[in-house]
Amino acid sequence: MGQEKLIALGANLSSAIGSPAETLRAAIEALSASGERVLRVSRFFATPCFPAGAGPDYVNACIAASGEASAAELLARMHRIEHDFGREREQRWGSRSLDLDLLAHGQEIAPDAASQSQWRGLSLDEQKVSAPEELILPHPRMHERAFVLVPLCDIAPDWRHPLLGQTVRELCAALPQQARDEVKPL
Ligand code: PH2
Ligand code: MG
Ligand code: MG
Repeated sequence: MGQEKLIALGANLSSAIGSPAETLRAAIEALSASGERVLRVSRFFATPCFPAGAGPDYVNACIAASGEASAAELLARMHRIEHDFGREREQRWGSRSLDLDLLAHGQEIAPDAASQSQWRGLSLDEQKVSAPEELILPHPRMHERAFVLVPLCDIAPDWRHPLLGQTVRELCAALPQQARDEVKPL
């Protein structure tokens, strides 16, 4: 048994497969076919684009999976699936037909606690110009985004962030009510 993996899915453009929701469903099938055991799938949500006004609304969801693949191997598979579903290299935070983000791999911290907190601490302006090349676990922005935390509450409310010490449920409850209300089940 490998570690439980938490993966966020998002799309705000249609793909060759179809609508964002259809693409997300097909991506979950593809992850499963790649050897991951999909344990739980959240509801699908319509979410306003971040940053506001930068593009169409997204469909977002999260899954929990298990399998023998390391975090790096899983990430390579996720990139392959994004590519297969027509994702092109795009601007930071630009619209996309499929985005798969590895949020967490059990309680793994990568590359280390210091660079984790450095990435977490970037201002919005700094985030726009510097994006990590290496794998950062947990995902350095997961704890502040309603479009991640609300779906994650469906499938892993008790997962505890290894550096922040709070559960998904607690992190979600700490978001402004308005941000949570904007994440609407499809
Ligand atoms: N992903 C982004 C940028 N903005 N906004 C929403 N609502 N959902 C996303 O998944 C998302 C986003 C870059 O990955
Ligand atoms: Mg993303
Ligand atoms: Mg991504």
